[in-house]
Order: sequence, then structure tokens, then C-alpha cells
Amino acid sequence: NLQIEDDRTGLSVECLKRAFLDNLFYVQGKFPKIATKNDYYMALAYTVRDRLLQRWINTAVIYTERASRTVSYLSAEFLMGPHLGNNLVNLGIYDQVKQAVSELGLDLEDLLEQEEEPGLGNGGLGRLAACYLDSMATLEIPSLGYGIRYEFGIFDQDIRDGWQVEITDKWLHCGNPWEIARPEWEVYVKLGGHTEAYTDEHGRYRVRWIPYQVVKGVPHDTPILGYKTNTANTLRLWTAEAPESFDFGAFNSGDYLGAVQAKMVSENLSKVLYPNDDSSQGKRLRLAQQIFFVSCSLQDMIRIVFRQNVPLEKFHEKFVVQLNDTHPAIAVAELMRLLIDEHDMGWDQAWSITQKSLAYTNHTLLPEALERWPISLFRSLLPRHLEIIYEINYHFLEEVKAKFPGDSDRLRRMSLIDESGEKYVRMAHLACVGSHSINGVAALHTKLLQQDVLRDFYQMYPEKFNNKTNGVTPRRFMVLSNPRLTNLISSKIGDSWIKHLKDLKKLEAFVDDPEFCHQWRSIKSAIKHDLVAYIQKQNGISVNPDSIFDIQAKRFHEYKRQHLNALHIITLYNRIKANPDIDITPRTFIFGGKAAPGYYMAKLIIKLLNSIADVVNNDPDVRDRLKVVFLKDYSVKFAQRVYPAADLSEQISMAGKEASGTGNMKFALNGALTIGTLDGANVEIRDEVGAENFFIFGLTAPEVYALKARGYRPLDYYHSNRELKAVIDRIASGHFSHGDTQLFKPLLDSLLHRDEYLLFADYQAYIDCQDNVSQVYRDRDRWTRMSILNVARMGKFSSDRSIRDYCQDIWNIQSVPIELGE
Ligand code: 26M
Repeated sequence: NLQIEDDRTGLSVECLKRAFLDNLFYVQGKFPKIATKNDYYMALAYTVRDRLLQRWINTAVIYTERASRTVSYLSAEFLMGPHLGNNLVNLGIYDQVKQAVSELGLDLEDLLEQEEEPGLGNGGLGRLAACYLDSMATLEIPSLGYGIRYEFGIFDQDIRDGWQVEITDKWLHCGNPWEIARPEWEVYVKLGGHTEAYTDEHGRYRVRWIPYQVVKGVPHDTPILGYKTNTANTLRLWTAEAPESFDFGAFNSGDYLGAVQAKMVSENLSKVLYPNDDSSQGKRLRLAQQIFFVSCSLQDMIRIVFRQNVPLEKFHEKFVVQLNDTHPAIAVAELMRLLIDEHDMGWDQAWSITQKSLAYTNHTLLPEALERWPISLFRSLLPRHLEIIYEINYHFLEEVKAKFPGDSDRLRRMSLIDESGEKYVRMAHLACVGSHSINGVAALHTKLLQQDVLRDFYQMYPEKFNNKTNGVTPRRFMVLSNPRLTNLISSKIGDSWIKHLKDLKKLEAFVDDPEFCHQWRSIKSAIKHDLVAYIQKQNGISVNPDSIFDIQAKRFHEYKRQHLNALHIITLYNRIKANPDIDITPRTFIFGGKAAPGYYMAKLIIKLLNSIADVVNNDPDVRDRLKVVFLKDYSVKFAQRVYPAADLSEQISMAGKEASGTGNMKFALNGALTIGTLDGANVEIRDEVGAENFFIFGLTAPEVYALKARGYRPLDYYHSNRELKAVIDRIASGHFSHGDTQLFKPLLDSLLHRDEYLLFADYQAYIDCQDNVSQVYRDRDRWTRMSILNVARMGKFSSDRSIRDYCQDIWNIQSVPIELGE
């Protein structure tokens, strides 16, 4: 029946209209007169989903037939952002759908706004996983993303009286049209209890694990479509349920409430995303989440291996498993356990398969973020895994002894178990030992891992180490979020750059074309006007669209130094107060980002920014030359609105702390200039775009270490720098806190007496650099030229390039093109 087929797959405007109305009727059970905006959104989402399904099934059929080698990307976070717009872009039907809905009297932008984004991640690490899924599908690489389907994602942020308030994120409350539950592929995960040794029928020593609890994992699949390919890969997220087959009655001797409680405990596992991005707190539930999704995913891979008639001994030929930080590092012990205890394999073969399958990416240089689990907690939840880890450690330390005889200090440092005080399992060490590849996410970061954080492991296994500089997807962060710039660029150089970002280089030919520069500038201006309207509506603040849009959007953390930015704002404010007629280039300071709910200092910095905003925005002396805007509830959806409007991107972390950064790339790709330290990927961005098109300042990583080594004294800077002292005194005086001199005291004390992230040491360099920014901005032609050259030279930072590098150097995997047969 051709008519029905066409309604599900056709891409013409007529067909899309028909399908849309059909879905409104048969899926939402509504007709136009009574449909809500959400009904329309859902009808459109289902219309798009139908078109994805055809590609998804074709892809699955071909991967199964060919038993294609597959990347398993294991990540506790996937920060996908809204699906609808991205799927329209990747399907290549954005314009057709826009027309179709408009002919039905609807506005596509309006419908896109309806989508509640799945905020299943904290920040950079989760968003990177999402960009990588997009690139793997676009490059036609067979891949599966594995993670947790949190019922509550990252909290929504409200600002009350200047303070951050957290609200639960109920992203599923209207249903999720992008996923399909696959209860037929449920798996079981054991927790707690104890182990028993026994001798099997061949007389071999074996271990049996008697768990205290068993949790059921149910996969929920979301199709991940590549850009203008037929490849649709899968994001498979697990929800935890209590197994109904489990005999609660017998277990709890008629304790009904206890049984219900046990059910609730099971469901807890996928209830909520931990909102930290910087500290490992040793929480039992967090470890349970990790083993839960890792075990589900590995069991799922083993099921696929068997279904495709691949012998288990060839697991590593079928799958390569990339560990996104240490959150899934328990995979080392779990894969060993599955192979040995559940599939009767011997230790040596299991170990060889494990090492060949796993690869580890590190994302942090903060010592407090390196995950460690107290042994007692670990044993009570994962008794069998602890035994396996002890055995891995035994073999590993023998290896270390052989390579470095007589170096007992090294053994102590490298052991999988930290025995310096309370005993801990060191997850980064486990990941290093159990993987064949260890990579950092920017050149500087990888170098610092080798020299510092993982130095002993680098000396032990130099061949395992490699760098994979992060990248971002130009589909979401240009084509979807910045259609105006996309169209201008494509009108000049064609649209090959969307898949081959290096082609942006061709823009350099137009940098001296006045007409092109003019268009470039008017587009940036138009986008800024849109953001002005948004800010007016959201915050009730009137912003000058001709001012420098100076934006810092990222998680709040002291090492990222949003408060250094604050010191600059107050410096300018003080200059105006001292000399109201001073000639200052107008600026709008825009902030977005969340603080971990338990991170007091980060929350105080948010309060400080909002307090500065209240004073600066309302002081008549300022005469609208400065505005400070805190945009609440920063998210992927919101990021897409912000990057295109930026003139200046703030990437001002203390050198040696930001592993890479990816916001830096998204801003630059949208024509913002960067003010930044030589940290993370900033170093490589500056190398690419040219030092003359980049505002660099501050201490380098080696200078930071040297300064700390010789004894850093922030008070010296305070006393010797007049402007800095005036800024600190202004805050201390209560000027931004209605005379309350106590409010910001903890922040000021921390700066004056410790200043762990060297704000004072970098203050003058930062101010000088900002003064230069203001100067350069006045030469609008020069600024535009720099902006164009930034975009033209950002080709390296596509996540397609990152994924190609992973494929070549770590995964040894080729693309598998998909034909759209019936
Ligand atoms: C750990 C334990 C308990 C709960 C949560 C965590 C945790 C969650 C996320 C710790 C760290 C998390 O993320 C770290 C992160 O986002 N790192 C960033 O990774 C980006 C992608 O590589 C880099 O660009 C950033 O520089 C880096 O900060």
C-alpha cells in the first residue's frame, strides 16, 4: 500500500503536512481546533521520528548482517540538547518542514521552543559525548552510546534575590517521543551480598557471588541520525526497575512495606543525575549507578556478540569500549567478572580481551575530581569486584616491580588501592591498567597528564598515551543555531564545510571584500538585537546592541574564574565613578551557568555577579555604558541562542586547570573573538587562528607552578596594585550588598589569604588585555576582519576531526555506509 508508506517516509511539503495532521489525530488524539502547542510539537516530533525509523532499521539490518565492528561509548552523561531541530537539519528537511507547518498556520520556531531538552549531563563532558554521537553517525561509524536514563536530569536553575535556587528537572512529564523502550532486552545487575569459593566440575577454583539485591535494567533507545547520511546509530539509556520475578515475600518474610521499599531502592538507581562536575564524594548511590549502567551495557554487548555468532573470545574484535572519564571505569572489573564467572573463561584470556577492548579518556586536571571509593563502601556494594581488583593489582604491581626494581615508593603511588590513610580504590589507576589507550582532550592537557597527574603510568606504559583534542559538531552549533551566518558562508564557499569544516578556510579569500565584511557585521548585529529582545523580556534589562557582548557561559567553578571577570567589571565601574565622563567602550557582560548545589563558593560568586548587576545597571553615573546580565538556567537550548550573539568569549581559567574547554570552540566558530589564558584547547585555537586574532593574557601553566613553588602571596598584589585594591575594597565596603560588609567576606578572605587560582597574580594582565579589547573593538573593520579569520581557521575543531582521530589511532574502525533499501 504505497499511500501509507509515503506518509511515513515522504519528505515533500505536501506529504509532511498530511503526516503531521495524521499524527496529531492518531498519536495525540487531537484535531487542530483543540490542539495545544505541545500537541503540535508532539505531532511534528512523531512525523520526524517516522522518517528516522526507516533509516534506523536499515542501519540495524546492515550492522547485524555484517556483524560490523562497533564503538561502544560508555558515559554517565549525554547532554543531547533538543532533538527536533537537530533531526530536521540532519535529515535535510528543515526548510520543507518550516513551510509545511507554516501552511498549517504554525511557526516552526514556536514548536521547536516547546521541546523539553534532556539535560542528562552537567557540562563539557556530557556535551562532548553528544557531539561525538553526532559525528560518529555523520562519519557512518557503527556506534552505540550507553548511559543512564535519569528521570531527573540536571536541575533547573532559578535566581531568587540573586542566589541560585535548584528546581527538579521533570523532563519526562510530557512524554518523550524520541525514545523506544526495549523491555525484551532487559538485563539483571547484582549488588551487595557476599562471595563463596567453590570447585567446579572440572576441579577448577571458582567464585560464586550471592547478591543482597538484584536490579533490572531496561534499555530505552534513541536514534542518532548522521548529517545527510542514512546512518542512524543508537543511544541506549538504561532505567532501573525492581525485577517482578524477585520473590519479595520469601525474601522479606511477608514484609510488604519492606518489599515496596526494596522496589523504591531499585528505582532510585536511575532517579537523578549527580549535579557535581568537580568532586567525587564517595556516595554509595553514585557507585551503584556506575556499576548499574556499566554492567547492563557490557551484558548487552555480550548478547549482541552471541546473536551475531561471534565467539566470545573475539569480543574485542566486535567491540571497542571507550570510557568517558572514570565514571564507567568499573568496566575493567565487570568485564573480567562476566568473562570469568559467568562465561567460564580463564584469567589470562579474560585479561587480554579486557585490555584490548577498553580505552580511557581523562577529562580533568583537578585532583579533587579524581574518583576514589572507600574500600568498605566498595566491598559492601561490589564484593566480587573488589576481589578481582585485588588480583589485578597483584599482577600489576609484579609488573611494576619487574620494570622498576626496588622502587617501593613507586609501588605505593601506583597501586590500585590508596593505603595512605583510610583505604580507597583509585578508579583512574584501574582505568589506566585495564585499557590499551589513555588519552587527554587537548595537547596541553595530555602533556600535563604525562608529566604530572599520570606521570608514573606514562613511565610504565608510554605507548598507551595519546592526545585527542576535543571538537564540537558544526551541525548543532552552526547550521541549526546560526542559520544567518551559515547561509552567508554557504553563499560564498558552498556548503561542503558542514561536513568538512576545514573548507571554512576558503572564507579567507573574502576577508578584504568590503561587501562581505559588511554582511558579516550586519548579521552579527541582527543576532545581537535578538538577544537584546530576549534579555529585555527575561531580565527586564535594556541592553545597547552596539556594545561589546562579552560573554562567559559555563559551569561555575573557582578555577574557571568568573570572579576575575567580576573584578574587571568593577574596575571599569570604579573608573566611571572616579571620572563620570571617561570615554569607555560600552560593554554588556553576560553570564550563564550553574553551580553544584553543594558548592558554596561558586554560589556566592553567582550572588556577587547578580549584586554587581543590580548596582551597575541602575547607577545613573554609568549612563548605560556598562550592563551586567545573568541569564538563568543555562542549557544546551540556551547555549545555541548565546554563542551566535557573542563578540567576546571569556576563557579565563587558571592555566593548567581546564582540560580542554569546548565552549571556547563554539564561540569562535560563531565569530566571537576570545580573551583567554594559555589553558586547555585555547592554546591550539590560538595557534590555528593566529596570535594576532586572539587576546591572550596571564601566567602559563609552568609559570603557575613556579609561582606556587616559590610561595604565592596574594596580599602583596592587593597592596601594590591601586586599582585592584580599590575593587576589593569596593566589594568589602558593602557597596554591592546594601551596606552588608559580611556577605562577600568568605570570598574576599579566600582571595586575600589563599587565592588558590591566582586571580590577583593575573589581574593586571587581564585588565590590560581587556583595555586592548576595548581599543580594538572601536576599529570595527579590524574587528570584523579578525572575526572572519577566526571562523575561517576553526576547521580543526570539528568533532568529525576528533572522531576520525579516535578511529585511526584507538578504535581501528572503518565506516559502513548505509543504503536506503526497502
Ligand atoms: C564525579 C563524581 C560524582 C558525581 C559527578 C562527578 C563528575 C561529573 C561530571 C565529575 C566530573 C564531570 O565532568 C567533568 C567535565 O565536564 N570535564 C570537562 O570535560 C570537557 C570535555 O572533555 C572539557 O572540555 C573540560 O575542560 C572539562 O572540565
